[in-house]
Amino acid sequence: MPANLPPEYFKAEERYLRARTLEEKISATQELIRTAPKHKGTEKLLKMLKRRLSKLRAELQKQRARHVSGGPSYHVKREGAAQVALVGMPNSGKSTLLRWLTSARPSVASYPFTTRRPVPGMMQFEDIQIQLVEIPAVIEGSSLGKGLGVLPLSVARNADAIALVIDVSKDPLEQVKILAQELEATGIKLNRKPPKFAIQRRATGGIEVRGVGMFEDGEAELKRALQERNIHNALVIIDEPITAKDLGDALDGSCVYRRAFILATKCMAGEGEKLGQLKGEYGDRFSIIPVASTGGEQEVKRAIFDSLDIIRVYTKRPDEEPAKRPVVLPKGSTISDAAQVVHKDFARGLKFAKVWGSSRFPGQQVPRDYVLQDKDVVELHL
Ligand SMILES: Nc1nc2c(ncn2[C@@H]2O[C@H](COP(=O)(O)OP(=O)(O)OP(=O)(O)O)[C@@H](O)[C@H]2O)c(=O)[nH]1
Ligand SMILES: [Mg+2]
Repeated sequence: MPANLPPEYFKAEERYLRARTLEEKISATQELIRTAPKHKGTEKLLKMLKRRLSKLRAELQKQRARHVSGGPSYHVKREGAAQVALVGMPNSGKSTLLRWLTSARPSVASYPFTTRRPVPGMMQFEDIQIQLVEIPAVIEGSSLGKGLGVLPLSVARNADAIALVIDVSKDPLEQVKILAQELEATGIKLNRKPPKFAIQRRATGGIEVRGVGMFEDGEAELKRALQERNIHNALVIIDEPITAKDLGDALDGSCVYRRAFILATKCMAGEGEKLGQLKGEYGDRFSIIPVASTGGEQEVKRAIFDSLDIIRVYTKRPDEEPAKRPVVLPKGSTISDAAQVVHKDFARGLKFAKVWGSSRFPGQQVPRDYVLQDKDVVELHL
């Protein structure tokens, strides 16, 4: 046991031991983390406590999910090219934004929790529609059931992308921190890639690791994490740096990875400094779209579209006009992907394709793995 643990720590530990509900256990564990001194000698202890905390949270989430099943459904049917969840703290301007960009008419008011159920609206951007869904406000502790609880977060989980709606006139850095923390606590990771590793189970032979140098918490910790999950014999191949937490999240299968960006609301004159702070702290991780009620609707719509990393492709048959409505695909999609969306048989029987737009010259013949760009016209030849 590391030295110098203060009396508050022992009190919290007593509370933990006496706790009867998951909520009590979580709160006592948070207290333990807060009161434990932070130095080399307590590193292991803190790591253990944090691991315990995320387990307890996951358990609570499961318990809540069981409780809510059969209750009112928060599911919002996905429509249009993509579904974007507007997630923000109370009064951050989610409803105002939704009214501005779509024809939905949620109530706007200066008191918190005005919106109590998810509200969808369709945003027209050029020739496609993007669905925006206002999620009831999230506060610190939502993932533990505070405020309107975890249910709103479950809607965010199913969306294609998450827009963090941040009121720049208040404390923008704190808001991003809380929202990211609450989303992560329910297993929604923002702008992070799933860790790259593979586990091949074996009958015997213990645990063999390739690329152990990339496991940031050391080999002993890796083995412990596997054994904790009853994996005693396996070949583990690690391709890029990961931590014990990444590994645990992936093994437990409770995480989703979502594209996310920031809509910075109430960007009035005089808020330049705060917007600058936001960019300085989070500009590398999130694209930041400033929104002022004074105008610039088209720019905001374009920026939302750009943040989604999708492209529009217009397919056509030889001697026919291109389709009026585009096929929407993830950025990086190829001719084969486009053909697949038109028809499975098309993809199989495809001989070649011609492209107008991104190609070097109009109507250039391209191979199946040609990477398409937004607004390309593609002629598919069977
Ligand atoms: N000055 C200014 N006020 C805004 C802006 N956007 C929203 N507000 C005000 O902020 C308050 C809250 O706006 P809402 O759009 O209801 O916020 P919300 O995020 O939907 O709030 P909840 O549904 O309660 O979580 C209202 O008084 C709005 O008039 C803005 O761009 N500029
Ligand atoms: Mg609202």
